[in-house]
Amino acid sequence: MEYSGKKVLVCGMGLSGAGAARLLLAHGARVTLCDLREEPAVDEDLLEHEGVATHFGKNPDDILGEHQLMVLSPGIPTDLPFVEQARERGIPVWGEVELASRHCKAPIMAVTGTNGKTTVCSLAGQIMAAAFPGSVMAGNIGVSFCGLAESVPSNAWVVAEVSSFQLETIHKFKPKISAVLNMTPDHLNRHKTMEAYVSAKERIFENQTEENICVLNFDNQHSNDMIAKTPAKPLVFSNNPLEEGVLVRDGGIWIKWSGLGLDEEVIKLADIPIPGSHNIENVMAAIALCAAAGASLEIISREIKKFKAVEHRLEFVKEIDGVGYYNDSKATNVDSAIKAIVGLSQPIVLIGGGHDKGLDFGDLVKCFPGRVKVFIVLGETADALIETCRAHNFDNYERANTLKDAVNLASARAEVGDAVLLSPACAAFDMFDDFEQRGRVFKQFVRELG
Ligand code: UMA
Ligand code: ADP
Repeated sequence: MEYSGKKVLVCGMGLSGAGAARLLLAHGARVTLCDLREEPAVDEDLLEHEGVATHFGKNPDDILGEHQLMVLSPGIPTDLPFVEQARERGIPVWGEVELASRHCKAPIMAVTGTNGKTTVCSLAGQIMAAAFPGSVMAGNIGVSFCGLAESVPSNAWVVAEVSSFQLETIHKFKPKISAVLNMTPDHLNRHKTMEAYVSAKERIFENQTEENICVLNFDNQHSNDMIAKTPAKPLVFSNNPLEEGVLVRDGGIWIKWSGLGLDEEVIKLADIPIPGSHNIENVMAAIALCAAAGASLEIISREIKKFKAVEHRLEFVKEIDGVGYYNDSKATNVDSAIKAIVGLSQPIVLIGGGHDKGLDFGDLVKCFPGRVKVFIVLGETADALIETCRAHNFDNYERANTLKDAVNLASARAEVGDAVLLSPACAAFDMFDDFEQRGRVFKQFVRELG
């Protein structure tokens, strides 16, 4: 689209909206910055930029007609009346990822899935930067894709983490390599049904063709179902001894793929520096993505060995009086919390609960026997968690009003050899700005204990 002289409505003034607005202004568009908040945090230079108008404190229902394009931030639900009205009026509604990809010369490696996106993108980003200098990470990992789309050279790659929210507003977005790591229930307050959530994720490959590659998890039912659906060449990873793919064999991870003429061990399981079986899956996904992009197996293996765990993901904080404290604040759904509980070998005093995303906690409580000795609940979902504990005859739960109380209670209940684990299975928005603030505050309270 040629933007010169066009009026574009940019909705949401967070990272995505600011990035999109700057890119559009650089191409001569006139931009209306819009946000539900009266005073969103927008940089002064953007507000004062020529061609910028603002519409703050309400939705833009009354000014839609003046605009030829709407760029919608991922946090704004796509079924709001003003978004539907825009579509009815024939105004294209793009997400920030769609806009960025149209301006990106570099090939795109796009990663989605319920859990492991940030870990896989960080790992793949590190490998790709070593193999193809100038490669960068963008997207849901916390970096506006629009902010860097035009500066990445065509011989480097953009490793893009994309969420289901971002995929809802793509049109022509076409990654050269895509991945759907796994799918378990999450974000059901927004997508309403698991089917709708899966459909949003599947859009990652809707514009791919047979020259492209789609990395899928053979062992996850929803991801496995996509093998038959993707128009791209599927490359699977699995803990099973498959004919082809990235797989675990003889204590190592192998890539066996005729597409690349490969049948080689990439790394020994013992050399993987991040703990837990879920991280073996994450490493396999990163190997598949980077090998498919042409990175050498030597570089892939070397970079995996150097990789450091990402903050707030089953992060060891400190040992106090023989008790290990772990921050897994990024576990914002049931499956990620289960992976942490199963991944630790010590008896666990678990701290959980938070913002309600409409998830069922049955599977969480079912994995407690033999692992979780005390469950300390807090936040918006405390009642639902207690009800689920009762329904599954797990009586060792206690309620805390604040995270500080929860940490103090956990330290009182934990004995030598135990682990205290913050793995909430819920988002943080009921008590904190985000999962990062929750994790930092947890670590601070733990340090104060010591
Ligand atoms: N807003 C409105 N109307 C609404 C809702 C929000 O005007 O109905 C405004 C808010 O007042 C705020 C702005 O929109 O000013 C925020 O927009 P946003 O929520 O889309 O947030 P961004 O700062 O643009 O960040 C987004 C992603 N956030 C979400 O999807 C909620 C970031 O992922 C991402 O890193 C960033 O784009 C860059 O790509 C965060 C996230 O929580 C980490 N993602 C979810 C997750 O991982 O579970 C999907
Ligand atoms: P995402 O970006 O998809 O949220 P992260 O890498 O940030 O993924 O990890 C989020 C949470 O999920 C963390 O608690 C982490 O320990 C857990 N996790 C990471 N990889 C996986 C996986 N493959 N399966 C299940 N849980 C995972």
